[in-house]
Amino acid sequence: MADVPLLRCFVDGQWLKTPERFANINPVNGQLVNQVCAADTSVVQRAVEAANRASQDTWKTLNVNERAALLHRIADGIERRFDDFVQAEVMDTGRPMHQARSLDVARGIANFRTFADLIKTASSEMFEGIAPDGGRTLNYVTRKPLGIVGIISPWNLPLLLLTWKIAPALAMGNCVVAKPSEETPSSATLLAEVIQGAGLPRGVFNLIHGFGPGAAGEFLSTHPDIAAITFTGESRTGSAIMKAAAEGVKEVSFELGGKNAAVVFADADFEAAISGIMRSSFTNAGQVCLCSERVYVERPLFDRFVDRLKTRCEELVLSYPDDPDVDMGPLISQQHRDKVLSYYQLAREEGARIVTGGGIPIFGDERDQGAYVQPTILTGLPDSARCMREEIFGPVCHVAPFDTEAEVIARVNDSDYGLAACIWTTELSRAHRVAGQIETGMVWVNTWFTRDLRTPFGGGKLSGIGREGGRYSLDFYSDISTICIKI
Ligand code: NAD
Ligand code: 6OD
Repeated sequence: MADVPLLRCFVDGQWLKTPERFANINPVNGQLVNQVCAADTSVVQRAVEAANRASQDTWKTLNVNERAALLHRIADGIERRFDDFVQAEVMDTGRPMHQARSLDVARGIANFRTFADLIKTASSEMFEGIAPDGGRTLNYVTRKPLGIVGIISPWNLPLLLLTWKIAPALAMGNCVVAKPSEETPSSATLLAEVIQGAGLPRGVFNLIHGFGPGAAGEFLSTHPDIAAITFTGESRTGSAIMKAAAEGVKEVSFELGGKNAAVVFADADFEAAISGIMRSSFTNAGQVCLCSERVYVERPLFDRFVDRLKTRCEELVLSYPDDPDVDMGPLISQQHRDKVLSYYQLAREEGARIVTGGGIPIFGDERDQGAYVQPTILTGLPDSARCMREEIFGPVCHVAPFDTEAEVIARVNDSDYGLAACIWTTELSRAHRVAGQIETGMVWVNTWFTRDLRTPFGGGKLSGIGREGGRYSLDFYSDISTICIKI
């Protein structure tokens, strides 16, 4: 076996080797990146016990300034090891290095800084009420930590999505047991090193590696001492975790799949809309839950739009992560590529026209052992086709014409998912009117995937339960109680 690093679990302030190991593969060339120690039930138990002890101990007694300072120290620690984090994200996922720098690792830092600052300015409600004797009462709302929060995260934006939940959970005084995706264990392990170096009390943060069903993920989500589960991943997994969490009536927050639509009106700035759709359909090889897989273009623009999108799509550079010109890396794994390719095939069977792509690129080098797939544009499918209703999670969009505003709103909303949408128009009143009628958790107008971290993030229907972000995170990660004082 190749001599590769061994990634360990981090439990109760210590690095644990476990007997069960799994391989982490580089999707650029199929080579082994590292071996990973999987947590069995006994390791999960140790992590939860450590978190339990820590939560009874000093952690929840630290004041907000002290907690905020520790979160900033974690952010400082990521900054100091910025290049190591970039390398870790790139090795696990094959994504362009420039993306890892500007999006993934940058957001990891921003997540800690945002919640460090937010807890210092958080306020609570206060009402003056009337007592039974006609006197006055003072009613105010306080937040206490929930206890132990279980965090389960996916592979598509590993550091961004993990820190998006760790930061507010710690900020509100909780202890954490986190399980990153088995596909992307590296940046999470580095993060545990940084958190250890930042001086958090032992047991406050624990990292366990492993798979989901019948493994670390399931052991965590069924553990009776976990107060809340926050999960990002597939809708089906969310449903399984919800069933598991129901037994202990745990709080849940779920950010799940999407089948997001983009709408381009004829009055849109044409080139801006083209660039916007290129970004919203192909960023991270389409492996962002917010990606637009359904694009609706107003009929007078349709043919020109499809032609131009085809040209731009064919200009995308599929390459090594460190190629400065790279636009798109591989998918996360060959298994995921098989899934995406099966949808390309299904699209053909459902009667789609493949405008471009639809297969695997041939490089003639080691990348042919990787998980690259061609970016693909489809047209001609009815809204009822499976390819129009199911999340594919690859670099693919279907473009369809529409005639009226009311029609396109109905078509956008005709989905089992409700995560995000984007609209391209230069008409101000239309932007407000349409955005207000779209049934998704987020709507972008003339932009995509840019968000003030104080605003809520999440979706409805199969796309999730609850919202996180800003005060919504503070609410989820705390036990809220009302105190009523007769004065
Ligand atoms: P996934 O559901 O397969 O896995 C996510 C995590 O859940 C992994 O850590 C996995 O080990 C764990 N897991 C799997 N089964 C489990 C079980 N039964 N019990 C406990 N844990 C379990 O998702 P993925 O393939 O890693 O990620 C891609 C999916 O995530 C896509 O559907 C995408 O849309 C979604 N996603 C959604 C958002 C959002 O914010 N809405 C963000 C990113 C990704
Ligand atoms: O920006 C965020 O906070 C967030 N949760 C993004 C999710 C992207 C999905 O892949």
